[in-house]
Amino acid sequence: MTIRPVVLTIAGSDSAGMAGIAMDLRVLTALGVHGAVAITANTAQDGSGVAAVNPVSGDALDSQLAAAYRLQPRVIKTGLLVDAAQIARVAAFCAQTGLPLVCDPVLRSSGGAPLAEDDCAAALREHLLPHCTLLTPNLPETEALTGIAMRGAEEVMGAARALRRLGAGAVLIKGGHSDGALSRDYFLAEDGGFWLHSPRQAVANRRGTGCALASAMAAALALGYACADAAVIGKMAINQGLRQGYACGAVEGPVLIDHFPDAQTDLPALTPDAGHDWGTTAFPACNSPRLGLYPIVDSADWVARLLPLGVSTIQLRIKERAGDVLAGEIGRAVELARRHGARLFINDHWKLAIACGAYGVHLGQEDLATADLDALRRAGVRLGISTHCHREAARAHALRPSYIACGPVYETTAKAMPWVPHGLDGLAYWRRTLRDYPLVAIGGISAARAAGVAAVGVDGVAMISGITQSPHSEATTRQLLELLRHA
Ligand code: 3NM
Repeated sequence: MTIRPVVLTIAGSDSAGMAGIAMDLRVLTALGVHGAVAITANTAQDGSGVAAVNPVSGDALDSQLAAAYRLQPRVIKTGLLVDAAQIARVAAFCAQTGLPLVCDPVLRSSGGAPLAEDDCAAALREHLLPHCTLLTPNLPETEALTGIAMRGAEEVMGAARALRRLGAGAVLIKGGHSDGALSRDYFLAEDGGFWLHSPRQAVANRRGTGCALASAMAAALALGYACADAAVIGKMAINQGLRQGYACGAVEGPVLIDHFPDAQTDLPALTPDAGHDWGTTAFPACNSPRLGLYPIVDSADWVARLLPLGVSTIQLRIKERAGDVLAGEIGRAVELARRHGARLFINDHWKLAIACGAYGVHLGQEDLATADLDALRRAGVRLGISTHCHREAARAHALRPSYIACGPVYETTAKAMPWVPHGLDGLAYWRRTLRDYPLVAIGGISAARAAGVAAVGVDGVAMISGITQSPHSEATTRQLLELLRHA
């Protein structure tokens, strides 16, 4: 029996079937959740304009909310709320249920026609924002809610801060109404913000984008993703939707999202700052994308033990040494790797890696903020990046690294991990999604599990304890090399 989580969408009906409830239900279904519904208004639209907005009565809204709530929704998503009275009612329902709320503050149709009463911006600010887990205004809605003119990145970031001060837990300000080769959205939550960049798609059929984005993010939250990951998944869903949009007769048609986003072409670049240019960020490729068995060891002695066995990719991960001892270990490992023609990646210590002429550097996400990435590029050093979730994958994608590591595949004891292991299905998802990158699997991979991991089609299989804790490390390594050669 399959059980799907439920999202309750509170929005208008669009008789053209392109936006509102119709779009919400399509997107929720595509992402693997069930949509329960409360309709706020029956709008009459033929795809070229809004003919009428017929709000439902307060009682009709309340009875739908009460009935839908019995399906035990995990997340509420709001779209069109036509007047201050409806907004107050929905806010009271949110307060009562305490459920996470994704609020798309709809004021106009995507064609520009007014849908909500003029007092709605003030009512949203006063009543609904304090209940928002995630608020998703576009640029005109951001101006209406904050009074700040959206001239550039500074104003967007200032408005996001202002919206959080008004009570929204997180804010995603959508850049679709701006221009430029990249469409840039800004996400801000309690623990910081980031920009998401994707090539702007000049496509003809884009109705329902706002509803689709908020629904995709609500679905992601209901599936258990963190808010920042939901923002990335939402952007991926919209990119997929724009790519697949279709026309309806003679009028502009809707975006089409028909599966959980899993295409690299839809993955945005995530950056801490507003600027981004993919053309300048790429790191050199590895001499072969097939990295194979990838032992991670903590001394040059281990490098000396494993390279003669035929290991061609290895990482030196030294956490507790410094100064001359550390430099000596790295220098010796680099020399050993050079002699054996192996790819040696130095974990963390990027300055010493450059100084010693190492083949590559491996960085975790926290280290990306402090390492001098330009210096690494100038030195021609390859870069591998750890990722565990959508936010981190989008950050890595912005930097076009030489490979991406994806973990933990299984529970690991070698590193403190807040992440739920991906399992082979999760790893297969990332194999599809990061299609053009050499992908390295890591975390809890034993000799017995290596064949299953390799069968997913990853390019490298990284292991610490599976090799270094084996009672017969050399024999285990030979066996793994043989296994992966035939994988
Ligand atoms: N990084 P073992 S898991 C260093 O998921 C490391 O990013 C991980 O050790 C990640 O093979 C991990 O013993 C530990 O499980 C890998």
